[in-house]
Amino acid sequence: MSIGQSTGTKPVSILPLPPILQRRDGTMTRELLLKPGQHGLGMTHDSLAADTTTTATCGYCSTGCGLRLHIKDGEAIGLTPETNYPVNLGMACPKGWEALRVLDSDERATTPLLRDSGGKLQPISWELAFETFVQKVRDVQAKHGPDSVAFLSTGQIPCEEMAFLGALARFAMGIRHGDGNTRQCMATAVSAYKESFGFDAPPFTYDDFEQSDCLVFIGANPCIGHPIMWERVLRNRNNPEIIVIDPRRTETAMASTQHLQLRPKSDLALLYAITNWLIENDHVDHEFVHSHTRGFDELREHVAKFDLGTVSKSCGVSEESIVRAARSIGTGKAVSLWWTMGVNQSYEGTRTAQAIINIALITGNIGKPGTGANSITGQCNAMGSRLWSSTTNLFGHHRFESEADRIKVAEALNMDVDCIPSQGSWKYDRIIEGVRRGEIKALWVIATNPAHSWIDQSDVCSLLGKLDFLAVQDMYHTTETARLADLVLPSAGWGEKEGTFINSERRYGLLKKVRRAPGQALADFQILKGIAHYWGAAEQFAEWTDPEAVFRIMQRASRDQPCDITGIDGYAEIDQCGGIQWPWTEHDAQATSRPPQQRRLFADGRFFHDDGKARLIVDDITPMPEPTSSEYPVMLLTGRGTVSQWHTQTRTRQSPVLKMLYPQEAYIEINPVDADQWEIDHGDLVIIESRRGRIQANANVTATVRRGQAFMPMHYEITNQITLSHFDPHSGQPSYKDCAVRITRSAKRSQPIRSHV
Ligand SMILES: Nc1nc2c(c(=O)[nH]1)N[C@H]1C(S)=C(S)[C@@H](COP(=O)(O)OP(=O)(O)OC[C@H]3O[C@@H](n4cnc5c(=O)[nH]c(N)nc54)[C@H](O)[C@@H]3O)O[C@H]1N2
Ligand SMILES: Nc1nc2c(c(=O)[nH]1)N[C@H]1C(S)=C(S)[C@@H](COP(=O)(O)OP(=O)(O)OC[C@H]3O[C@@H](n4cnc5c(=O)[nH]c(N)nc54)[C@H](O)[C@@H]3O)O[C@H]1N2
Ligand code: SF4
Ligand SMILES: [Mo]
Repeated sequence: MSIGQSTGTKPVSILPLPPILQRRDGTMTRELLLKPGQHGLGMTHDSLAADTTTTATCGYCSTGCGLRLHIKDGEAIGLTPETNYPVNLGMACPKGWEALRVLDSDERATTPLLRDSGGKLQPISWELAFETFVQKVRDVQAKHGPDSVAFLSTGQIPCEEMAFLGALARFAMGIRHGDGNTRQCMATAVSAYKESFGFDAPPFTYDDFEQSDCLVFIGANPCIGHPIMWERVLRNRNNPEIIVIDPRRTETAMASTQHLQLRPKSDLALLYAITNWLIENDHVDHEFVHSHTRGFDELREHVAKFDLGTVSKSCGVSEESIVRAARSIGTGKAVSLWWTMGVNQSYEGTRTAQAIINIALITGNIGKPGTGANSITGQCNAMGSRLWSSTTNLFGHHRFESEADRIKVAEALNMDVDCIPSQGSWKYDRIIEGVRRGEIKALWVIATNPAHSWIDQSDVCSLLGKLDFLAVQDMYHTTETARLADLVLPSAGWGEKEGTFINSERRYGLLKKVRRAPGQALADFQILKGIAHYWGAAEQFAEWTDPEAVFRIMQRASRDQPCDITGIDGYAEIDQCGGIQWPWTEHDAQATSRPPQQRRLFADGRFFHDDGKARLIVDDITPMPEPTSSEYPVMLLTGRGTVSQWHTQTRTRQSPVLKMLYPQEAYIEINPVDADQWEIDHGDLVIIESRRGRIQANANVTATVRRGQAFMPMHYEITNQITLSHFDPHSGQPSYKDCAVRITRSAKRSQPIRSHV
């Protein structure tokens, strides 16, 4: 599957070559730079005043902290957390502090790379890269049909780039299938909200962390995953009850007032038992239920089957603890329920998320300060991908299946309605299955690293190797996926380009260009523009000149949607307001000159279904697909390890400071009693085997995991070699946090490793 250097193809239309620019170090480059001041702010790299500061949104997690960049001689040389930003109020975690440092690295992809006939990746020009890309996609489509090409994208590029990617791939290039790493992350919350509320609408604002008198965290470890959200919890002056539902005694659980250390994947039964107790003890807001919900009788009947005695046994949580938590929820004045991957990444995640939503609804804990059924997002722009990627949903969260929606979007985009397909894409797992079956022959991967992060990774790596063409668009040429690529397209990263991110509380924040990308690396926006030109679609995208022009197109398409942003007065207003939460309609803007900084949804009790009512949805319990057995007696959980590690580590491992803050070698957390029984000491090398693979890691003996369970962070490449490929049936999200393994000692360490917990 290697590709010769010369494709011998002619570009369909020639991208006008950018001017040759002189770099700071004196070398010359042909960069496709935005023109100064193009977004109206005068904040592009080229037009930044010599010495100044400017505030941009962090590009790691969905908290969306504001970081103040300190500019000297037109280039960012340092940063501090923004004190005036309504999200972080002057705080940042180590990843944010080190955000600039990771941009300087030998691992950066600085030129397009093409695999030669000898199998080596060789530098090539952008012209040849674009030609090759376009020709390969065309060849595969011609030979194998329109289903044969797919893309996999991300929650880590700005909305405008996602919008461009979706429109280019699906409305211009005829690429039928495209999904993103948000499937690994947020798909469950999306399906749950859509069915319950009628729209994918997280209702909260961060002020709710401070206003609650009872906060419930289900499958969420914000101390590690969302540290600045946790700081907001610490600012709560109500002496709140903090209930953590997690099989591990996490940092967050240690800081809680009640920890329900349940058996993995027994959340649904536990939540139904809590719901049942709330109904039996009449902690129900009957007026709210009557006026604003449907399905209460079915809910009551269903949860009545979940008696305390049975559930207590199956979940491994005492009856007293369940009742205490239920009572706190029932009697709290402002109760907020927060969930993250412990819920979403489950084979019954959608129903579990809806069980959380049900509790908020029947107790009337929605639409008021300190309340809500609140899914915390993962990546900086996972919500942007939900709204703008045109993968599962059409541009602006419309429906591909609806002709009226297609017409509306086509008008907003100034495109022919016939170019918009009438179906959403295959989901991620179906795309991977398509590769296995030989249906997908070419794959375009943008800002994600599936060869490390997808479930049951060994399988994925061999599948990626089967493709006729794999193009990888990334900041670094060293990612596990880029190493398998036929073509690497070098991308600018955070701080080197512009656009908007949407954080967990629906806030649009600005990404700014404060550095020049290394070598010939280009913003994804410019790469997409290049591809559009070479594809012959320049005309179709004539209006898509720069990110802010795309933002205006997005605004048009959002009209009358729950996520309407027609009232935002461009990037300048987002900048001046410290971000703006959706919705913000033209009508809102006429009524109030400035958007208030904290807004939550559903204050009027009207949901997005046609009848305005939310749905209470229940289901039966699903048996665990791979329970433990005598052969594989340990349940393996996976997730985030430390504040300083980000996912597959392509970025965070570039910072010497961050590297000092986390263990360099893969480790597994094992309960001390188990360790004793298996004759494993802290620091020993152990073998972990599942039905899919065999890996080695350092034993970290700690009481934070229960007996019969173990935990591995996802940041090390090997973790997903043993995970089990299984999914939530409604959302298609992988269930990363349950598979059966066995653990044995491999070798004694001559020197014990340093404990890191
Ligand atoms: N430092 C850092 N921060 C990050 C990230 C990162 O890589 N590093 N990634 C970001 C992204 S994309 C995401 S999605 C978020 C994820 O943020 P979180 O979801 O908070 O992180 P995880 O560790 O994946 O999972 C949360 C918890 O779920 C628990 N869990 C496992 N199984 C179950 C179960 O059956 N029931 C319950 N109730 N809990 C269970 C785990 O023990 C774990 O403590 O973090 C974001 N923030
Ligand atoms: N076992 C297990 N596996 C998991 C999880 C788990 O809990 N357990 N969690 C899952 C979750 S929630 C998630 S979100 C995924 C994350 O999985 P991935 O998306 O695969 O992880 P990242 O390391 O964030 O990969 C992002 C890539 O984009 C590149 N990049 C960053 N910025 C840009 C940019 O602006 N442009 C371009 N072109 N590239 C850029 C980075 O260098 C990196 O290679 O992992 C999932 N995998
Ligand atoms: S908490 Fe998230 S958004 Fe804030 S600085 Fe850390 S990584 Fe960035
Ligand atoms: Mo995620």
